[in-house]
Amino acid sequence: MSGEPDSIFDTNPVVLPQGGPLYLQLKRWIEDAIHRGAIKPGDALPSERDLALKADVSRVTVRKAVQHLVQDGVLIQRHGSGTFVAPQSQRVEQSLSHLTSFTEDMARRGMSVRSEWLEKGIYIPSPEETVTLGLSSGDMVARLGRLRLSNDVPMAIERAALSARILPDPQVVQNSLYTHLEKSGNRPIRAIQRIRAANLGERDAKLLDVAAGSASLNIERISYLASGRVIEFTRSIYRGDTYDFVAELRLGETLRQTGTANE
Ligand code: 16G
Repeated sequence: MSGEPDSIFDTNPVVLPQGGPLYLQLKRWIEDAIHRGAIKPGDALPSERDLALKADVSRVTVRKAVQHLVQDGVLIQRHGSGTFVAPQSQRVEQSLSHLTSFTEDMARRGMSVRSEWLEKGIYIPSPEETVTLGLSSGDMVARLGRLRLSNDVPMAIERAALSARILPDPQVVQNSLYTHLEKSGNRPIRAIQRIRAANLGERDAKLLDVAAGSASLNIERISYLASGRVIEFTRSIYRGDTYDFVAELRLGETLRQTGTANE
C-alpha cells in the first residue's frame, strides 16, 4: 500500500459530477480521482464513513458505488484490510500464429515472469487426459498447475498435463516448461488452441486478484511433436483485461483465384 489516502479529497466538500443517481455520481468521481492520479493502484480507498462525510452522501450510497467499482474490477476488496485501487494491468498481445511460451511472450516485452505453483506431481490420468495425450493403460500423467504472474500482476492460471513418460519428474521444471522440453528434445512444433469467453468463479478470481464474475479467456492448447504425438494438454484461464489474442488472416486460395479472374 502506498500514497496518502486523504489526497483523494482535492476540494472540501467534494464536488460530485452532476447527473444520474447519487451512487453513480460518486462512482464517476472515484474513477476520475484514479484517472488523475489522486489515488493510485494499490492505494487504500478512504473509509466508507470518510467518503460519506466528505461527499455528503449516505453510507448506503458509498457502499453501492464501491460495489459497482469492485464489480468493474476498478477496486478490490480484501477481507479485514479494506478496499484498494486495483493494480493496473498492462494488456499483452499474443500472436496466434507463433507457438511461444508464456516466459518467451513476456521476455519479449521486457516483463518479468514469476509462477506460484498450485500443483506439481504425478497422478493417475483422467479419462480425458488418457484420450487427449494418447496414453496407454497403466501410464501416469504429470500435472503442472501454476498461477502465472508478470511484473508481479497475476495474468493466468495454467494447468498442464503431459505423459509421465515425457516428464517423469515434474519437480525438475522450475521456471519454463518449454525450456525444459527443449532441453530434452520434446519441444512442441505445432498446437491447436481453442479459446472461449467465460466468467471467473470465486476461487479463480481470488487467485487472479479480480472480482468474482469478471471476464476471462479460457484457452485449451494441445501441442504436438514433429512425430505427430501429443506432448502437452494445457488449460489456461487468462484474465480478460490483460490479454489480446491477435490472429493474422489471409484471403483464402479459392477467393484469391476468383478475385484475379474478375479483374
Ligand atoms: C503458454 C501456453 C501453455 C504452455 C506455456 C509454457 C498459452 C495459451 N498457453 O502459456 O500451453 O504450457 O506457455 O510456458 O499460450 P513456460 O515455458 O513459460 O512454462
